[in-house]
Amino acid sequence: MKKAIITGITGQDGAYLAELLLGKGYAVHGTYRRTSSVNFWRIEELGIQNHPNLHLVEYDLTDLGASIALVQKVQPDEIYNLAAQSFVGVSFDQPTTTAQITGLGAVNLLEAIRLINRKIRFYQASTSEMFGKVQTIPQTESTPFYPRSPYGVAKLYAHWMTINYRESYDIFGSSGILFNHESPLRGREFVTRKITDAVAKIKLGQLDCVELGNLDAKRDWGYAKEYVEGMWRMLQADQPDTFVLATNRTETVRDFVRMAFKGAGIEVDFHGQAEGETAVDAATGKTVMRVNPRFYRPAEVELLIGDPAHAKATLGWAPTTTLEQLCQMMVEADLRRNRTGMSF
Ligand code: NDP
Ligand code: GDR
Repeated sequence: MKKAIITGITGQDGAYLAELLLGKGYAVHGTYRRTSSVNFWRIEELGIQNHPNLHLVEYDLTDLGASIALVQKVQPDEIYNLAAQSFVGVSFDQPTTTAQITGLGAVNLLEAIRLINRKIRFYQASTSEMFGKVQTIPQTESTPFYPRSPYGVAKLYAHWMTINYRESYDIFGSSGILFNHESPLRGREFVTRKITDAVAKIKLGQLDCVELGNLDAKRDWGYAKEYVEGMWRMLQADQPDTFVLATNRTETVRDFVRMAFKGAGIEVDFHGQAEGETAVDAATGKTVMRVNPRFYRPAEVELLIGDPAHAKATLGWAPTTTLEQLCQMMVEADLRRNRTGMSF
């Protein structure tokens, strides 16, 4: 039985990846942080929390000793490093913490591999945020980086350290440059889920209006469940490498707002511009979305669109879920949860 460590099993990707690996017969050691209240709603929603091959391990990525002890104890075949301070907005307020977790944290695991067993395969969760102020369209593995947030800079450090350990110590370290991927398990602080959760509440009469930031930002949004399959394929490949996972389609936040309301049967019209922009329910005339500059970022990533051709050619990976299907899935999940008051 293969053994894998997944750091960050309480997050969106950690939960889906655990489900995938358990289904493939792995023993999964999933790490979570000690917190004052438990945070297992995702693995509970997937119904895997009591799986006999799932082992939950308390662990903090910033602790080198804990990283060495974890790898020593589990002796895994594969490590998927998904843990991070992953919210771009917060990284402007907490740049040092973000650097310690999102940047240096990855090196703690790489060091553990270097010291304990260099045959362990390592996946690093890199991000399209490293492209930031994009230099070419679409972005590929060879597009130059220009991160625009402390999060993007920290991830770039971890990305290059993964490549450095690959080249210096012959460690099988692969890096997935994943574009935004969403699902019903997405955290509510991220814009897609913030929107689908609010749309559901508005539909159910539990909320009047949602406030958002920059509606012009364009993102390449895919379905998280398909992206974790790509992570696994990267560690089954013959050679360690860097891969872009993306859909090669980009839409604005405004488009996603329209799509989500439509998914709940509400047509909206947009009025005004910039800080004065609103969306109005065409049937009732009520304002259901307004822009609040509080959600603007000090520096913005305006446009992301990725080309996953390398992943397709090498790993046979290709996304199949459309943004419309993904959005509908999220709206329906949030309608269901908010009807029962069980929304996380
Ligand atoms: P989430 O924010 O949902 O999950 C992050 C996980 O990291 C949580 O389990 C969190 O634990 C854990 N974590 C945070 N800090 C620490 C720490 N100090 N020690 C141990 N664990 C910690 O992220 P996603 O699942 O969306 O993303 C997974 C990874 O992929 C992240 O690294 C993210 O940056 C990256 N990524 C995500 C993309 C996306 O669109 N989703 C795109 C590209 C990259 P807790 O629950 O306790 O907070
Ligand atoms: P992002 O995702 O920053 O791309 O990082 P997020 O959903 O937070 O923002 C996407 C875009 O929407 C704009 N936006 C808002 N964002 C949030 N969160 N809340 C709002 O109210 C709002 N209004 C407009 C943002 O300005 C931005 O342009 C995600 C994370 O998962 C990272 O960890 C990951 O690396 C990248 O995706 C790829």
